[in-house]
Amino acid sequence: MLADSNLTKVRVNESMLELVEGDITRQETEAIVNAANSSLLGGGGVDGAIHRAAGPELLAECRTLGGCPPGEARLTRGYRLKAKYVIHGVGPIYSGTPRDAELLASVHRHALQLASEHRIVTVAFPAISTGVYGYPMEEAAPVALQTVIEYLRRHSEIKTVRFVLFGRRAYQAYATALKALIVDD
Ligand code: AR6
Repeated sequence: MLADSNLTKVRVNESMLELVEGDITRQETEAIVNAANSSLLGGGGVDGAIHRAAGPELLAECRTLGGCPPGEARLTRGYRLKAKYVIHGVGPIYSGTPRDAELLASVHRHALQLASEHRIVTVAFPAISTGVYGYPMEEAAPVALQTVIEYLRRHSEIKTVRFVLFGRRAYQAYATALKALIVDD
C-alpha cells in the first residue's frame, strides 16, 4: 500500500484501488459515478456539480431514463466532462438501520456491474450518501470500500477504481477505513 497525505493506492488482484482528495468533475477516468437521487433529474452537491460541468445535454438524457430506485445505478454519456460516461448511482437516505449499509453496498456493486457491461476500465466514485443524505462518513467508508474490494477480487476487467474525496476530512475517513480493511485481510 502506497499512502501519502492525499493519495493512497492499493492493489487488489490485477486492479488498483485509489483514494484521492479532489473534485470528481475534473477526473479523467472513463466513467465518474454521480451521487444522484431517484428522479435522476439533478440536485445539489456532487450531482449539481456534475450537471453543471457536463452541460444541459446530460439532463436531457437523464429525462429519458424514468428514474432509478435506491441501491441501483444508470449509465449516461458524459458530454462536456472529461469522463466519457456518468454512472448515476442512488444511495440511501441515512436512517440508522441495517438497510443503509445494504443499499450503500448495492449502489456500489450496481455501478461497477454497469462499468463491466460497458467495458469501462477506470471508474471514479464520490462518497455516495455522505452529504445531503446524511450517512456518517466513518460509517459509509468501510461499506463502500469493502464492496469495491470484493468486486475487484472477482472482476479483473476493471483496472482502476478511484474514490475522489471532497476535502481533507473525507479523505482521512476513507484512508483510515482502508487501512483497517487491509490489516484485517
Ligand atoms: N467532487 C467530489 N465529491 C463531492 C463534490 C465534488 N465536486 N461535491 C460534493 N462532494 P452529496 P448524497 C461530496 O450531498 O449525500 C443531491 O442533491 C460531498 O462532500 O452530493 O448522496 C442529489 O440530487 C459528500 O461527501 O450526495 C440527491 O438529492 C459526497 O460528495 C442528494 O444530494 C456526497 O454528497 C444525494 O445526497
